Amino acid sequence: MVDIAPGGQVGIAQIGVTGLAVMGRNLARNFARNGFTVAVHNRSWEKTASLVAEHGDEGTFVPSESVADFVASLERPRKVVVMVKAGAATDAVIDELVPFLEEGDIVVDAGNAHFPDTVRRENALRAKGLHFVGSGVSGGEEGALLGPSIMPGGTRESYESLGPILEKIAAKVDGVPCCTYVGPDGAGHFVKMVHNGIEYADMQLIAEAYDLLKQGLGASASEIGQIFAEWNTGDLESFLIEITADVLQHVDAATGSAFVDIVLDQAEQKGTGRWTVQNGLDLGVPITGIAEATFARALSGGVPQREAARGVLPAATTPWEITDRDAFVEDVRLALYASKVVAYSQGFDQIAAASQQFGWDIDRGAMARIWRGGCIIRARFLNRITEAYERAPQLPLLLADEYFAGAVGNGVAAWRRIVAGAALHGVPTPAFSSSLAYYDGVRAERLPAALIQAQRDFFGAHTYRRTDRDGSFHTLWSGDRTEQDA
Ligand code: NBP
Repeated sequence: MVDIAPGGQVGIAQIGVTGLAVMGRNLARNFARNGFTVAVHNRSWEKTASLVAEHGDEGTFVPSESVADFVASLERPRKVVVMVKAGAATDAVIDELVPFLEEGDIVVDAGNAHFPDTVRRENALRAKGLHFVGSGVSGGEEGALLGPSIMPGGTRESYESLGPILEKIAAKVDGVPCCTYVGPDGAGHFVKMVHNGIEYADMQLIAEAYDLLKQGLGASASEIGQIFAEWNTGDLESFLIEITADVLQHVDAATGSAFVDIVLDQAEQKGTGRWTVQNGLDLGVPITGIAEATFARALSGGVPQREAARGVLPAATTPWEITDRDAFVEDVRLALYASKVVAYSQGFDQIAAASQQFGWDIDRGAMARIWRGGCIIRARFLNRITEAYERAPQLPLLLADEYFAGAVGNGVAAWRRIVAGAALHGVPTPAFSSSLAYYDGVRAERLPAALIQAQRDFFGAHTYRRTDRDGSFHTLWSGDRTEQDA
């Protein structure tokens, strides 16, 4: 037990953090290191005490054992950051806090809440005269300490006093904080959810590129790591490419094998990918890159199905004979970049659709800007996304922006070679392939959806519209096949 006594000071802390597990602890340290006096509290006292004992010299902490003392130690309007396990724990903490709060105080949920929960909580607290800010925080424990990307929702009014504090502790890129007001009620957590969905797609695409290089070239993990390190000096430069290069070159101390080769090939998830896909279905937005990435993790974990298929389902492939190694590597790079642009374009479509549906008025260019640093999907090309939305704030399709249309267009032939080669040689590339199919679908002059409408009218009288005149129509399929106005 560490010998730190709760303070009992009143009205001196500028911000409070309750929930001092890895994320809350690091966030509290970040506030303190940036000069803020930080009230700290945790359900169990030990975490509070150890934070102050181990890091008390980093700034000014005001520890409290009780919620009442914690709230009392804050200056008004009080700003309380809740950083506990998402779900029931968040509700429990809010219920404990509210009786001690007063009109105008701000409760920030910085955990990974599902945005409908945030909408519900914001409604409930607004009715009590309190501000509730659902805020996405990305960057894991290191980001929380050194500067995360922060996506706060809630009222604009709350951002006036909260924003400057959050912007101070956020990551900075070119001096610009990776934090901005996102939009009302659930907008912040929604954007964080889509961020995580894009992260799933990005990781899956990188994994497919690795597999293509491994199976196509027979390259070792270390060799592929060097290719990724090289890619990280160009358009693909990003945190995920950088850590991929690092991971692939890491050697397992116990066996001397490449680390990646001794890791079980079953990917897990905590649920934000699933939420993103479920919401994509609700909104009717084709986020195929994120969906394929989420399903690919599920497939990898489907052990009975994989065991049933292994050695039973014929491959009917021939060896992939690659004569020009450098050309193949460049094809994979171009295919990865193009697929990545599709995944981001789809994610931004999802944000636009939700923004319209819920009246959030989210600035998509600003979202790309605050993802440039601090978060897992930070990448050089996010600048390009911001520029695209600056050129055209209502851009209907990021992929069709002049820069991205050109950049992806340059790589289309390579992309086709890679997807076709993967299919011929039995390398599973669900995200590469579905992204190319989306690209061809969205650019098509005419889609076979016409036939689907005709079928729907045939069996269900669902009606159809015509290319040559306005209105809805139904054909009497089981009668004389005349057409009626519907
Ligand atoms: P955890 O998600 O592991 O939560 C542990 C914290 O919740 C402890 O402080 C614990 O208090 C508290 N808590 C629980 Br559990 N039930 C409680 C209750 N009924 N009342 C009060 N407190 C309760 O912590 P974390 O990994 O630091 O993550 C915090 C949040 O940040 C989560 O929402 C997470 O999804 C999100 N997030 C995490 C990461 C990451 O990299 N870990 C990244 C981004 C976002 P105790 O000490 O008394 O048990």
